[in-house]
Amino acid sequence: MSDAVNLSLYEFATCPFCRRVRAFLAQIGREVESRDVMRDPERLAELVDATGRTTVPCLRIESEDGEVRWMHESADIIAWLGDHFAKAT
Ligand SMILES: N[C@@H](CCC(=O)N[C@@H](CS)C(=O)NCC(=O)O)C(=O)O
Repeated sequence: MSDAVNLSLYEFATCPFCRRVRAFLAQIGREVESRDVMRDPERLAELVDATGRTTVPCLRIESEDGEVRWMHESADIIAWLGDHFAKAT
């Protein structure tokens, strides 16, 4: 179980690292809001303001108490999602 109540993925469609994260989300059956930094300059500005970088994918994790964390690196994002949301079968 996780206390992360609100997740959003800063990404763009042709980014292979973003696709890797998307594929993992599909695999575990988890829906996460997409925030396309190529199509929406406001989303890009949010990402840069928060992280100082334009790199995607970046997962924005907002927890129940309102704390926000930003996570770069597709491998780290996938590992975190797996730890928090993948169900053991
Ligand atoms: N090691 C990173 C690589 C991410 C990466 O290179 N993303 C590219 C898009 S495919 C990017 O955002 N480039 C623009 C930038 O870094 O400002 C990961 O696995 O997430």
